[in-house]
Amino acid sequence: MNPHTALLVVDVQYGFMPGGGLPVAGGDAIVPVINRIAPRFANVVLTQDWHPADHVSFAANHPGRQPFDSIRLPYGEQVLWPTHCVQGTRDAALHDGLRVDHAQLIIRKGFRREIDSYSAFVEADRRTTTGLAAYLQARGIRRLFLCGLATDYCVAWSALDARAAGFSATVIEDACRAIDLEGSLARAWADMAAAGVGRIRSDQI
Ligand code: VGL
Ligand code: ZN
Repeated sequence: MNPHTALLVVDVQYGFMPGGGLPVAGGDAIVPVINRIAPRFANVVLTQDWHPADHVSFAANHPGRQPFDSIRLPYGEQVLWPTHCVQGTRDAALHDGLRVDHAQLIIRKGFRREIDSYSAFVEADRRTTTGLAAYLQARGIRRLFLCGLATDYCVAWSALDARAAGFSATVIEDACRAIDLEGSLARAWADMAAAGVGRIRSDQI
């Protein structure tokens, strides 16, 4: 177990499971895969999408708008999502089946009403930091493996920001599932490849 490597488990929450607020097809299928690989990592960090009910990313907070519409915010384009992962609700809870008791940190993100955050590192305004890069650096962690939901949003943005912050980053593809909104999955893999993000399957760990 490499002390300089961590597994980042992104948003494995009921909100992204079938039946959740923003369901991702097959989202529940990754739980056993993550449970298989997590014991191989000395360092595990979880993220948790954690929105106030009046969050700017919820279509319900924009009269006349529908989920999956896009709007312009001061920081750029924002997809409007169905209400999901509201702080303190079951939808925001981590999946009970996750066996990651040795995880050391849970980074909550998207908790500011006016800023969304797909990335575990930097919020959607591309300025506000979550503190994760400094935490990993302080702990001597240089290499990240990523898994979770959704491949094309929170996993991809986290992997890209990990690279931008100087970490090695590899996505475990069968331990992720995608939303795939208008080609977003193909675009995410292309952007990640261009940024030097690796891509492996869980049986290669
Ligand atoms: C996510 C959209 C909105 C994700 C979170 O976890 O990928 N996507 N909030
Ligand atoms: Zn969200």
